[in-house]
Amino acid sequence: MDTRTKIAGVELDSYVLNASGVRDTTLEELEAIAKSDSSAIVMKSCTIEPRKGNPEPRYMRLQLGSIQSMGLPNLGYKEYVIFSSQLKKYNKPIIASVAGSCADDYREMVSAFQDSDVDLIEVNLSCPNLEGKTLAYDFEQTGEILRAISDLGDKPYGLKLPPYPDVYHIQVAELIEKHGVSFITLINSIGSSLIIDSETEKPVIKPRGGFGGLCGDYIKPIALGNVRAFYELLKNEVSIFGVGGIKSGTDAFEFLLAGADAIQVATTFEKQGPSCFGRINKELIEILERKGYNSTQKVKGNLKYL
Ligand code: RRO
Repeated sequence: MDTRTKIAGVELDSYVLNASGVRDTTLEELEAIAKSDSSAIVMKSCTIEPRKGNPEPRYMRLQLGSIQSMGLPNLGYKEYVIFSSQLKKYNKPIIASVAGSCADDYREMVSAFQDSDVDLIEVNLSCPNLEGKTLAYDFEQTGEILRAISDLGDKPYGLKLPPYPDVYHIQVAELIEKHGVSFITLINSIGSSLIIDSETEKPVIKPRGGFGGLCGDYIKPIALGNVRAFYELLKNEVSIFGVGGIKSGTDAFEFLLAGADAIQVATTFEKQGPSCFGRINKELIEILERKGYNSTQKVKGNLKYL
């Protein structure tokens, strides 16, 4: 079974890798990902300065996923530039993720990673847990950030995006095409979600009055819808990482049909640890074999219609 895939020309040995944000902040955690069956090493979104993140409790497992408001705890981008050289020996693609608060921040961090050992740069415009708005919902600011980072080097960069309702799909696709974005990661957690414990009459996480990003099974149909919509608009010009509620080979296969070039696992990685990547990949291969396909590429985007 050929499960190789490419994101922006960078080859991945399998369809399954980790998503930014889970167990990927320290070198020790990143080395655990490097030694797992994840087909790449995606690092935690980083900022100019180190951050402790939001007060606890800030992550809550739920029956069908999780809600969190981590608040970007990370070691500062300079550490991740160093980590990229330390992780190179594992011979796996390394993906940086940057999260700034303005175009200058993005320019400084993307510029540093252009001169590092990472293979791809994910520009996170969709953290839902900071004060102020989610950047990717402001198209003017998104355009400004894209203009600031497009001339900094040859490494492909992509955007981590929030879910969009259909009225914005064409506008976002135009921005992506106009600014040379090579890949997109769809979707980030769904911000401004609220889980309430009726017994205690309190939210289940502390920051920002309980508002946080919803993850897991709850968001899979929305992730699939965004992957499909952008796949149809961008065809094969821009690679797509699917993320949101993938816990089995069946989930991964659904994202493959929708048009994702590879999938990233977050909540299930938090719950099950690094063994989840090999398991999901094995289950995906079993489904492909049972259906008589000999590669993921043959299936990508081939959703059938009723
Ligand atoms: O750290 C976080 O709170 C966080 C980030 Br940067 C993100 O992109 N998505 C998310 O759900 N949480």
